[in-house]
Order: sequence, then structure tokens, then C-alpha cells
Amino acid sequence: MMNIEETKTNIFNDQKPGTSGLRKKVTVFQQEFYTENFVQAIFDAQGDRVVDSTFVVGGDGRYYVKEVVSKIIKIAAANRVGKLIVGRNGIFSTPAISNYIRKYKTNGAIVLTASHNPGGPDNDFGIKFNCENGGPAPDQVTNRIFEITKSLESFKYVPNLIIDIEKEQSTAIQVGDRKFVVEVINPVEDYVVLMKEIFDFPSIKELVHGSAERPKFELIVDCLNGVTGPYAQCIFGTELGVGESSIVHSTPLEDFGGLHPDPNLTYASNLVDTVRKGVYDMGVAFDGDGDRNMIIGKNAFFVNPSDSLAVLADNLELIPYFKKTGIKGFARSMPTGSAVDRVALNKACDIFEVPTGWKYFGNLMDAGRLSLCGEESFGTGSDHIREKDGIWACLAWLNIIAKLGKSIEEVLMDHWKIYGRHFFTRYDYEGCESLPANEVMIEIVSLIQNPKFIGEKLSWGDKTYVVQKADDFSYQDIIDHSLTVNQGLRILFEDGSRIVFRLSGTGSSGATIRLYIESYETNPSTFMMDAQVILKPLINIAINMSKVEEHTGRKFPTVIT
Ligand code: G16
Repeated sequence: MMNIEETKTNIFNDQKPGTSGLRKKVTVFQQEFYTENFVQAIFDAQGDRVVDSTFVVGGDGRYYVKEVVSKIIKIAAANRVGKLIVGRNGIFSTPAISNYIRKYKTNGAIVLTASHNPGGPDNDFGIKFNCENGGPAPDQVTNRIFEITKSLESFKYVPNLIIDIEKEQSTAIQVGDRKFVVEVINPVEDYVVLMKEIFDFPSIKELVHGSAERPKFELIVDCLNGVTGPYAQCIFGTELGVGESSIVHSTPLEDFGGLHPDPNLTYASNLVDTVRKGVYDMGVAFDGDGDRNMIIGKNAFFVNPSDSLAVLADNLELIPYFKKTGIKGFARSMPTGSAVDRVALNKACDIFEVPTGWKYFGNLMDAGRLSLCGEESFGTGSDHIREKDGIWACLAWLNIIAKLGKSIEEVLMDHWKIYGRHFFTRYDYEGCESLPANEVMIEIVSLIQNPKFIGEKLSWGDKTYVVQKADDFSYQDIIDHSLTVNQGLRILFEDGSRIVFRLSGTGSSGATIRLYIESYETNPSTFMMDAQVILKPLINIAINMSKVEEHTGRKFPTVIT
């Protein structure tokens, strides 16, 4: 029998979760009792539901995951949790955790990830709480956790409880007068089963192998040394027969092998350069915890995530899962390009616009109002789980290509011919000081609060845009009626173009300014043009009006998507 101890914790006032969990430098989490304080607050926030509960624990394999798993085991045991399900070696992708929670009806999960942020002792760590619907905790829950973190006086733990998480095994321990079980499981199996239920694997297999009618469709998958490696090896390698050399960076590493596990044109540039050589028909990259995806076609034809969402929406019936469930509705986060809105209109489907953060899709899915949703930040997913899902997005594209028999570029061109093209770009100014970043936002607020701003003509070169509407986006959830405010400054123009400014909620220190620009073209001669060229006037208008260089000293963004 093991005993419970209680230890006084320190005071922490900085444990407010951001867009998706608490993300800080590893060194911050390593402070005495910092991690313990947050984990205890998660269990306290459960109230009596914690008694005999079952929680899933796992993460993206980054530095400090294993240490935190062992802390969570000790704290859970002392807090009357009945059972913990732990991914072997602490590995569990975010989508696979969401699936596990739903499939086995557990009470939720503690997900150890800083997602697309770099890893290693000097980089980032994160802890996120997911609820029993499998999705990230909504604001009410994270606010409750935050309030508890600030006033917590002590945490409980079982000091001598040590479990070997490298072996799949189930261990039952007597803790005080209760039994506590830790089950270390294979984190890949259930997820693979789910993917095989959703997609037409035989057709995808034929696509990637080629047939008498069609040459082999060459696919390359880059896991950026994040958590998707073992999942990709099993799904693309074992199940679909993609060659080993086409599944790269597929060993989860604590520092991601020095890679920045963010699947975009800047940080996945190795993949882009490889695909540009013309051998591969499709390249795909995933982020650290496996919920983001980037899709590129032959010769590095980039599929903007907002377009990806619209194309999937338009072709959803080709995927077996949606043949069964029907199509209930679509959604996107506010800054995401509105290409999917046109598909929704065409299909006479609901379309919802929510704040940035996957947690805002959960209620709509639970209420049976939403089948497919996505974000400009390389997140795409459906109601099969309550997280975005990188491997799902890749399989969805493969399934659709297998049925349409077209290249990625052809699929996009055909889409634009029907719907027109929404040009979209995002500028990120990463790692700014907080004060100047706030000044940039204040600059825009003062502009849009002026009643004369509506109707104002903004010009750059020979282009002029007339302001139709400007506001700070707020959202009322149609299911629980909760109100979320201050979700991004929007300037909407009469021709449907948009400029949006937001501060990121996923950084671990300082501030990242995000500038989102969108315009809409129906002239086919523009469709193959570079978004940076088409959007240049709006980009310059946005940069000038925000005085971003003046406030931050930044001449250029760090990432352009
Ligand atoms: C998280 C959220 C996403 C959000 C993204 C970017 O993704 O789950 O919903 O779009 O952050 O947020 P921000 O613009 O505030 O940085 P992930 O992949 O980091 O968990």
C-alpha cells in the first residue's frame, strides 16, 4: 500500500491557458511545483467527478513529457482518480487522444504538447486539458482551472509511485483505501482502426500503387520528428504500402531533431524543396502533436488551408464516413478565408464562423450541426473526433484524389472555376515584445472606433477599397449561449476583401502579431497568380495603418503563409 503526501505549493499567477492550453518555456515548467500546481488545479476543477474517474495521458514526445507523465501519475493517484491510460513512452497524438476519450468514454485527458512550437530544454512545453467529449476544454473550464491555480495552497501526490511507461502493461496499486490503475497502451492501434472505418483504404492503396489505368501517385509524408511518426509508418507504410523512404522524419524526438514542427512553407521548407523537384505528386507535413497538416501538390503547388477546407467540403460525399453520416454543416474560424462559405451556399448547408481555437467547434459538433471545419492555421477536421487531425486531412485528400482521378492542381483549378478564388495570406510577426505588439492593436482599435472610418476609401497604387464594416470580433455560441469577446480586429471592405489583426494565443513568451488578408477574384486569368502579388495593395494598406514597423521595429514578418 502506498501513502499520500501533501506539499505546500508556491504562488503562481501566470497559469492562464491560451488558445490551446498552457504553453511556456520548459524552464518555466521546471520551476519547483509549477507543473504540480497546474495538474492539481486540473483535478480540483473536476470537483467530485474526479472520484474513480479515468483519464488519458500522453503527448507529442517532446522534452519533459516523460517527467511530467510521472508527476501526473503520482498526483492522479493521490486525488482519487481511478485509472490512467498512458500512451507507451508518453506518446499519444492529439487526434488519437480525442478518439480514445470518445471510444472508451473516459472522463478526459491531459495532453502534453506545445503543438507546433519547437522542443528541447530551451524551448517550449505545454499542458492541455481535454473534456469527456474528446475536445479541448472550453473557456469556462480553463477559466476555472486558472482561478484555482492562483489560490492553490498545496498539492497531493504519492511520492513512491513509479511506473515503467516504456512497457505496455496494466498495474494496480493500493493507494490509501482505494485501488488505482495505470494502463500503458499502444497509442496507435485504435486510431488506425478509426481511419480505416472512415476512408476507402482499398481505393487509396490502388492510387499510391498505380494500376493498369493510372500511374502510381507518388506521396511523401514528413512527420517533422513529431508524434505522427509511428502513426504514419503504420497507416501509410504498413496499411497503404508507401515506401519507407517516402515517410521522413518519422521518429519522435525530444527536440524534433532541431526542426521546428510547424507544417508551413517556412518551417517545412525541406519538404517543399523536395516536392518542387517534380517527382512527387503530393507532399504532406504534420506538426508536433499531429493535429495540423500542410498539403502541397506536384512541383510544390501550395494548397492554402482555407482552400483545402473548401475543396474537402465540396467533395465530402466521396468519403465513405460522410456517405453514412450525411453532411450536417461546415464551420471555420473567423480569420480563415471564406472559400468554404461559397460551398456551403451551393450545398444549402449551414456555415458557422467561430473564434480562433478548435474548442469553439465542439458544441456545434456535439449538437449534430457540424460535419467539417477548419482553420487557416493548417487545421482541418471533422466530427469523427473533437480535435483537428493532420493524418485524417491527408487521407481525406487521398480519398478524394483516388475518386476524382485528378492532380491536386487540377482539383484546385476546377474548384476555382466554379466558385472563384479567395486569395489569402497570413503574416506572422513572431517573438515581438508584448508592449509594442499591444500598441499595434491599439493603433487599429483607435481607427475602427472612429465612426467616420466606415465608408472611408483606402488606397495603394491603383487599387482602392471602401470600408464597409470594422469591429472587434465577438461570438455567441448558439448552443450554450456563452459570449466570447475580443477575438480579432476586422476591417471588411465593400468588395468582400478583409484585413484582420490578432495576437496569437499559442506563444510561450512575448507576443506574435498575426495579420490576415483576403480578397476574392472571379477572373480565371488571375487564378494561377501568386497570392502575394494579388494581395499586395491590401497588405501594404494593413502594414501602413497598423504602423507595425514603427511600433515593433520589424520591417518584415518572420513567417508568410
Ligand atoms: C491552436 C488551436 C487552433 C488555433 C491555433 C493558432 O492550434 O487549437 O485552433 O488556430 O492554435 O492559434 P493562435 O493564432 O492563437 O496562435 P495548435 O495546433 O497550436 O494546438
